[in-house]
Amino acid sequence: MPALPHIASGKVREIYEVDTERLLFVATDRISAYDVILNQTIPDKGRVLTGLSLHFFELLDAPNHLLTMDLSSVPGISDDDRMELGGRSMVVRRAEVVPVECVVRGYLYGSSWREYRDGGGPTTEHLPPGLVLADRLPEPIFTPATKAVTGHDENITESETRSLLGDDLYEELRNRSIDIYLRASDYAAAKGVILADTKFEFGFSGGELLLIDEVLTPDSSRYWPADEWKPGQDVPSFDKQYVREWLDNTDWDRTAPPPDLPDTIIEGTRSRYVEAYERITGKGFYDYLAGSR
Ligand code: Q0Z
Repeated sequence: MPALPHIASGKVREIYEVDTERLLFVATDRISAYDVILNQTIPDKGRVLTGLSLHFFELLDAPNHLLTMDLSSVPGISDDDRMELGGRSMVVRRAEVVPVECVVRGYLYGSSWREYRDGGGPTTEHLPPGLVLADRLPEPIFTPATKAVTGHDENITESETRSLLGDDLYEELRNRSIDIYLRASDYAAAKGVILADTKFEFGFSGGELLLIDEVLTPDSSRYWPADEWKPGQDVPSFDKQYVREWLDNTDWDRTAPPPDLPDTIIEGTRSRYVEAYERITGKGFYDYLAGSR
């Protein structure tokens, strides 16, 4: 949308070039479910995710790519762009992306549960026997993945990751990722929220290893209401469960094109994203909006 060179599109995010050193990182209101982008957007979803990333960048105080949320420092942004992009965009330091998704899991769910149930895989090599779906792990595990050609992340073993990155970088990424997970999950627990797992990305800039991308958002993390967690059972996700349940009651076969969402479902999903922001940050979402435009 802005008159800047477009660098990359993700399913729900866009990256533009500001200059050689800086990128504009934009979270759209697009939503995916079962890996398909839905036809409707969720108003303010991008601002909720950006607000959560900003909250955790400030809270964690770990070296990261965020330069500013203030778009007046960006040449070529019109007043209309500022209305559209404000609150959903970060000006970030351009980094050399480390080609590994740094996943940390505190609970056994998703692809890791499927590997475990089916006899083990890259993410389960350090796990004891006898765990059940959604169990809390004895300690958080670092389970890196690579972006496969399919667009789906592919879990890789510790020794594959060490070969790819070298032992020093592997250990640095593992230590930093687990440290951030432990701090964020303690923080969330105090709000009655379980951070089941999360994914970080890192990059190098000026010889420094920085946390990049979005951090600790519902799109990069699995957040559960603590009172709905029961080992052995599926746990409803905070944000997307509502839209998934509506989709599950249609005859959609989970291949594109998906059915159109009714306005009531769009509104209900938006409320759940706003509620997730407020519950996790302890701040009002409308205060964030007011300060961002
Ligand atoms: C992140 C992605 C997409 C959103 C590249 N600070 C940075 N420096 C260099 N590259 C990146 C970042 Cl964040 C970077 N991605 C992932 C792709 C939309 C995020 F199309 N790709």
